Amino acid sequence: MTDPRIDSLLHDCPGLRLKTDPADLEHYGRDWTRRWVPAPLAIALPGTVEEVQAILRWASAQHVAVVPSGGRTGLSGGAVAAHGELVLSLERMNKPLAFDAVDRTLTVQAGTALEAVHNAALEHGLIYPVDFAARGSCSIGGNIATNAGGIRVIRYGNTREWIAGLKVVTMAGELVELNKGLIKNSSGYDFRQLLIGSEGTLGVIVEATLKLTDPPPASNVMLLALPSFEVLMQVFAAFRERLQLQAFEFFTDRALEHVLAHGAQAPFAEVYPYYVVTEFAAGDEVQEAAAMAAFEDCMEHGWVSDGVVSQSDAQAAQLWRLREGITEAVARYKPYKNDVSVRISAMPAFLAETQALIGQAYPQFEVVWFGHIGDGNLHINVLKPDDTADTEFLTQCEHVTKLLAGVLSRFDGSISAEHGIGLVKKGYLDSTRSAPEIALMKAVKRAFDPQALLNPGKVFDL
Ligand code: 2HG
Ligand code: ZN
Repeated sequence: MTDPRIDSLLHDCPGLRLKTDPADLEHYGRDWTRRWVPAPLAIALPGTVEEVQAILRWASAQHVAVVPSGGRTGLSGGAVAAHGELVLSLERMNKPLAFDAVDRTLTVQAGTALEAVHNAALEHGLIYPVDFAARGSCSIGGNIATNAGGIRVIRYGNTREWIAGLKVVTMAGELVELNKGLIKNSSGYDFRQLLIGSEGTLGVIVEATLKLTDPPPASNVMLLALPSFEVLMQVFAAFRERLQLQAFEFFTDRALEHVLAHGAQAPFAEVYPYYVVTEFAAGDEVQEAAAMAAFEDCMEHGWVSDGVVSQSDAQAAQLWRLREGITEAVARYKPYKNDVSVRISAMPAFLAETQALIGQAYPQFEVVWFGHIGDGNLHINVLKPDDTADTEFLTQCEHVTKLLAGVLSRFDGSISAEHGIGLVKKGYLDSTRSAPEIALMKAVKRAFDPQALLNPGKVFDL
């Protein structure tokens, strides 16, 4: 028998596309975390802003919880529907709508994939510079809801920097236009920035006006092998001083081992403990010479043991695959993920302390370290040993996160750099945000969503 709420929803939103098959409920009820058992009421797939408004009006009247849903590539459980919520998927609202050459903006529907945004910008000779490995599957609405970071933050900043305007539907079903593409707007609270990174808890983003910029000059990708992590910051300084960096990413030998086992090509004959992938402007001889000078400086100091620079786009892609392929390569080990940040200057001390701490507490764990070292952002993936049960592993990993949270508090770092708090990290929010801050967040949540129906239980419990 169908749930009577489905009939009621269809009555209020005639013609709304709905999915209720068990396979669909499972598919749309989870994200990449795979920890929770999906159990949504149904999947609503609106095609217009008006339909989104009607759905939220209905949900408010019927007291039904709603989970906004994009590409569900998130790693923090932010798009999980495990308690009978209605999933509101923006999947069908997936088109670029308008380009403005003078404003240099692209307006897109929230369900547009990041890669489609990149392509649409390129058609006009410009770029949308936020980028990361999930570009083909994630949606711009989800990127905005989590203030996604990625591999170019060192050069272009986070998603937050690139949003000129948002259209958002509130839980009351009202459409609000935030900032309307303005560069300058000192007219009170900037709700656009508040919505960015709010993880679907304050409103449903239906449209975004994105800032675009000029494509970068020609660039080279270099892979460096490092003898220890203590020299990481010296290598970073040597390259940053001389070159305009587009990316500066790091990973360990264990990470590389997994990517190679997954089909990538070994970059060096020998194995080294740490690696850096960096991309930098290299359009002319001066820049090429600067890159060589940075490399030689590092070699002379013993900070770098080996290196290779891309000679073609194909080789650049191959080198990037060594870094971007890590998440996929370790997925079969059901990793427990931590995504933390500290100030760049604190990175070596933080890395040393956390490596020692986890190594002492759980010597049996294989830990894969990688991340956006140039932004002070580390990804710490703990792989599940085959002989450990899921529940035991989870308990141990929660303990690891507790230890990490303690260190982060002392370093004034963040328990989530770019993936969001979602369900996964809400128990640790207070390691990063003070009690008065969390109280203010809750007050803001109540102002936007008094019945606490929008993405309930994400970020914090009310
Ligand atoms: C990356 O930087 C992503 O590759 C995923 O943020 C990180 O899998 C992870 O932990
Ligand atoms: Zn990342």
